[in-house]
Amino acid sequence: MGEKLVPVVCPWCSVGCRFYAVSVNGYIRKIEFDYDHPTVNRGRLCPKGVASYQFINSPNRLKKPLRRVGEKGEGKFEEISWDEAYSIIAEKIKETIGSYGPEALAFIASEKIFLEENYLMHKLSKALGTNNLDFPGRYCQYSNSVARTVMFGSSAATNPFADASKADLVVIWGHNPAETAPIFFGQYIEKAIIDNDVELIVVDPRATRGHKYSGLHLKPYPGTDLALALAILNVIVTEDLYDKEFVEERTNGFKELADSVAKYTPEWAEKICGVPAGTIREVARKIASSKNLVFLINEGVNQHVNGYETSLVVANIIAVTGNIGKDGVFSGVFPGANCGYCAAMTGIAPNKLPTGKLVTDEEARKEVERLWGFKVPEKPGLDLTAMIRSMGDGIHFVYAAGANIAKSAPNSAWVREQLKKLDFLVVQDIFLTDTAMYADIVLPAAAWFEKTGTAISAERRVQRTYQAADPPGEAKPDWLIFVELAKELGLGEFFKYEHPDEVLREINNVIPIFKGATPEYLKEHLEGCFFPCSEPGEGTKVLFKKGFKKPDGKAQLMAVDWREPPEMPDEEYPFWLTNFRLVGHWHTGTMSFESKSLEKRWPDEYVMINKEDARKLGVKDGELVKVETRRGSILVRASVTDQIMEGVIAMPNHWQINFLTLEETHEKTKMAELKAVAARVVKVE
Ligand SMILES: Nc1nc2c(c(=O)[nH]1)N[C@H]1C(S)=C(S)[C@@H](COP(=O)(O)OP(=O)(O)OC[C@H]3O[C@@H](n4cnc5c(=O)[nH]c(N)nc54)[C@H](O)[C@@H]3O)O[C@H]1N2
Ligand SMILES: Nc1nc2c(c(=O)[nH]1)N[C@H]1C(S)=C(S)[C@@H](COP(=O)(O)OP(=O)(O)OC[C@H]3O[C@@H](n4cnc5c(=O)[nH]c(N)nc54)[C@H](O)[C@@H]3O)O[C@H]1N2
Ligand code: SF4
Ligand SMILES: [Mo]
Repeated sequence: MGEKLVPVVCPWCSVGCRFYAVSVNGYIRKIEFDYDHPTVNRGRLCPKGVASYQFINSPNRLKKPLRRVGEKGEGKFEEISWDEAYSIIAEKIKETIGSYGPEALAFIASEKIFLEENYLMHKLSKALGTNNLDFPGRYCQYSNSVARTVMFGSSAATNPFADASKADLVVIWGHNPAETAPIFFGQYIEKAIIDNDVELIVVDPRATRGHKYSGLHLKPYPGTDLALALAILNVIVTEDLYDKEFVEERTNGFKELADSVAKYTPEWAEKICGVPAGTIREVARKIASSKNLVFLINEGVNQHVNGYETSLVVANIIAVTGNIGKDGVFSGVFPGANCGYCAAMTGIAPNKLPTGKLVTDEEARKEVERLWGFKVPEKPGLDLTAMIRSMGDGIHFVYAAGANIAKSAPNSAWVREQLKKLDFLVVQDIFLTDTAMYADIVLPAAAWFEKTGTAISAERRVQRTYQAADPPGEAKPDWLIFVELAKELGLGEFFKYEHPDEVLREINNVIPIFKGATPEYLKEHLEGCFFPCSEPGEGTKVLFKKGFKKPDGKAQLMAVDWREPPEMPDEEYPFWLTNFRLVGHWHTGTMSFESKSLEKRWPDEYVMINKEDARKLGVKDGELVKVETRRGSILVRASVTDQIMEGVIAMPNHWQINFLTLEETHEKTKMAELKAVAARVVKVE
C-alpha cells in the first residue's frame, strides 16, 4: 500500500498553484507542498487550496447517471445505466435535429473542465452542426477581453506574475485579488507594496482586504467607473502628461481620443461617480508618472453593461502612459478560474473556431474542416444570455457540462422559467446542482484530482494536473463522456481518443498558440509554459514587445463616450446593489459548500449596509432584511459596517444574488448587468 506523490494544479482559481496530492489506493490522504519543482505559489496555499480535495469526498457526489421522473425543478430522479443515458440523449439530439434543425441545439461549456474537455465539447457541437456554444465566462471577462482585442489585437495578461513585483505603482480597480487570487496578491503584489514600498491605489465601493495598504481609496458608485476613467484620461491628456514617444511610435488614433475626452473633466465626473475632482487629478498624475505600472481590473469593471466602455478607457490610459509591451508592467484580462482560458482559447463562443478565428472567415473555416474532417457551420450562434432567452422558442435541447446557470446567470427566477421551456436538458456535473434540478438526464462527472488534463493560469501559464484519486461510483471523466456519446451519435471516427494525451496532441496540431504545450513537455516541466508557445519550451513571457497584434503593429486608441448603467437608483429603489466574492467560497457554492472547513468558516450570506443608511432604515447589525430589486427579493442578514460607502449595499455572490440582477446585455460583448442594479432594503419585523 504505497503512497504516491501526484503533482496536481489547485482545483479552484487562476493563480495556478501547484502541490502534491498524497495518494493511497485511489484516495487522497493529504496534500503536501511540491518541494521538487518551481511553483507559482512558492510553498503557500490559500484557505481554498488547503481545503482543495475535501469536496471530492462529499457524500453528495453524483455517482450514477440519472433520469428525471418528477416535474422540472422538483428534484426527483431515478438511476439509470450509462448505456441507457447515452442512447436517450443521442435519440433526443437526432429527434431535435429532425424536427427543428441543428440550430435548435445549444452547448454550454465550462471554466471547470480541462482544456482537452472544452475542446471536445466544441468539436462535438460543431460536428452536430451548431454554433450555439458558449460558457459562463461570458459573464466574466468579456468586457475587457473584447476591448483589449479591439485595441491591442489580443487581450491576455501582458506579463508574468513575477513582473508585478517590479511595479512602481499598483492600481487595483474593481478587483479584490487578496481574496480572489490570494497567492498572487500575497506572493507578488504584497512584495511590491511592502518590500519595495510601492503605493497602492484602490478603486472599489467597498473596503477590501488589500485596502489596508492603499494610500488612496477611491469609491465610485457601482457602474459609474466609466466617468471616473474618462476623467483620469482627460487629466492625462489635457495636462500633457502622456508618453509622447510611445503614443507617436506605437499607437494610432491619439488625436480623436484627445478630442473626445476633452469634455470629461474631473468636475463633470465627480457629479456622476462621487469621487472628488481633486482626487481624480491626483490619481491621474500618479498614473502618468509611473514607468512600471501594474493596473489590475476585474469584475468590478467587467460585469457591467458599460464595462466594455470602461475597459476601453482603462486600456487607453495604459497605452498613452506607455505601460505596455515591456518588462516590469502588468495588465490585461485576468480570468478567475483555472480553466477560464481552457474554454476561451479553444474558441468556446458562438462566433469562433477552435483556432480563435471567426466562423464567418471562410478560409479559416475550411482549414478547420480539413483538420477535423467534417463540415463546420458558418452562421454565428447565440451567446449564453441569448440562448436562455430563446429556450422553448428556437432552442429546444441544451447540454451543459460544468456550468450552473440557474445560479450564475443574471435574473435566476427568469432563467429557471426559461429552463422549464426546454424539450430536453442534459446536465453533466459532479453534484446535483440547481441547474440539474431542471435536467432530463444528469451525467456524473469525475472531478478534479480524479482525472488528468490541462489547466491555464491568469499569467497564461499552461500546466498539467494528474489523476490522484478514483472517481466515485460510476462517474467518468468529462473527456470520456464526450467521446462515448460521440460514438453513440455515429461520430466515432472523429473522436478516436483513449487518453487525454491524445486530445492534447490534437490541440497542439489544431490550435497554433498551444503548439508547444505537448503532453511530453508539460510532464517534464511541471511549471508549464506560457502561451502562445509555438514550440516546446518556455513560450512567450511578455506580450507586444515587438508590436501589437494589429496590421501595422500599432495599438488602436479608442474614443469613448459616457454611457449610463441600464438601471440607476430612484425613489422606489434608492440603493445601488453590488456583489463580491469571499476567499472561502467558489461561485455558486457547489464545491465550496461541500468543503467542510470552508463551509464552517464562511457559513452564510449577508448584505453590507453603511452605518448611516442602517440608522435611517432602523436596521441593526445581524437583523434580517428583505433586499428587493425589480426582478425579485431575498431575505438576508444585515451586516452594518463602515466598510461600504453610503447609498451602496453589497452581497457576496455565492448564494442568491442573481435573483436580483439584470439580464440586459451589451450589444457587442453580450455582458449582462451583474454588478450594479437599483435595490431597496425593507426591515423584516
Ligand atoms: N475565493 C474565490 N476566488 C475566486 C472566485 C470565487 O468564486 N471565489 N472566482 C474566480 C473568478 S471566475 C473570477 S472572474 C475572479 C473575480 O475576481 P474579482 O474581480 O476580484 O471578484 P469580485 O469580488 O466579484 O469583484 C471585485 C471587486 O469589485 C468590487 N466592485 C463591485 N462593483 C463595483 C463597481 O461598480 N466598481 C468598482 N470599481 N468596483 C466594484 C467589489 O466590491 C469587489 O471588491 O475571482 C476568481 N477567484
Ligand atoms: N451576480 C453575479 N453573477 C456572476 C458573477 C458575479 O460576480 N456576480 N460572476 C460570474 C463569473 S466571473 C463566472 S466565471 C460565472 C461562473 O459561473 P458557473 O461556471 O456557472 O459557476 P460555478 O459555480 O463555478 O459552476 C461550475 C460548475 O461546474 C461543476 N464542476 C466542477 N468540476 C467539474 C468537473 O470536473 N466536471 C463537470 N462536468 N462539472 C464540474 C461545479 O459543480 C459547478 O456546478 O458566474 C458569473 N456570475
Ligand atoms: S490562490 Fe487559487 S490556485 Fe492558489 S491555493 Fe488559492 S485557490 Fe488555489
Ligand atoms: Mo469568472
